[in-house]
Amino acid sequence: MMDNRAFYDDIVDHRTIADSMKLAESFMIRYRTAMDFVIDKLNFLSREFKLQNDYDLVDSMQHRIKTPDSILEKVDRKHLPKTRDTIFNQLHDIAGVRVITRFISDVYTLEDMLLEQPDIKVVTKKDYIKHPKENGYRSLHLIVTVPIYLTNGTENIAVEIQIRTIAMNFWASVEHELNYKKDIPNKQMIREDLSHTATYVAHLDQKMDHLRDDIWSEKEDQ
Ligand code: 0O2
Repeated sequence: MMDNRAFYDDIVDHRTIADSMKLAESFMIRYRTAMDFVIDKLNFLSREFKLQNDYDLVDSMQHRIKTPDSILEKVDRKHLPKTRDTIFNQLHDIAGVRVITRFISDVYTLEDMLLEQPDIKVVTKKDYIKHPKENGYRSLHLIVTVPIYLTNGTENIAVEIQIRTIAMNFWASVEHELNYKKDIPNKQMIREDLSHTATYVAHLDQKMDHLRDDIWSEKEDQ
């Protein structure tokens, strides 16, 4: 376990413990509210899409708020100063929502629908589907900001949205486990095997997208 004291000391500048706790809580409330905003929006969009098209765009959703340990680990890893400015302006994935779709084309349909929302602003986009990472990781990452309404004004809070297919998610979850597991013999060999497997996963996704087109065009013809 990491020692969180430095983190809290730095963000609170010698306040009393009660004040410090209130500050930490008000910080987390902002991210939780922003994350709920994005989840509500995605739920609404997928329900509306289902009503209009009789089609499930979203298979499932996951979400998480980074723990203080994990925030600290990232701040250290990136050699950033442990300040409030770092947290609010340089860490954009404190609140994260992962959307799992069945098909690749659904990833981009969802992205388009999100970008049309006037209260969601895209800050960065990383398309690891069109440009997979060297290890084979594929997913669409969007950092967005959403407005949250506080008693004394409005703040725009960042949320990371990862959109990927069931197959991409399956691969990523296994690869994630491998990274966090210690003492695995032949780790390098497994990593290479996983990288190789990523090409099959990409192929499967493409095949499924073609099947999807066939099924839906047949439905339209009936
Ligand atoms: P968690 O627990 O999922 O939040 P960085 O965050 O510094 O690694 P960057 O540029 O800030 O990198 O973000 P990037 O590349 O968009 O990726 C951040 C998140 O994407 C990671 O968050 C993972 O969730 C996921 N991700 C990125 N690359 C990989 C990968 O190669 N394999 C797997 N399984 N997931 C990946 P966290 O904070 O690492 O973890």
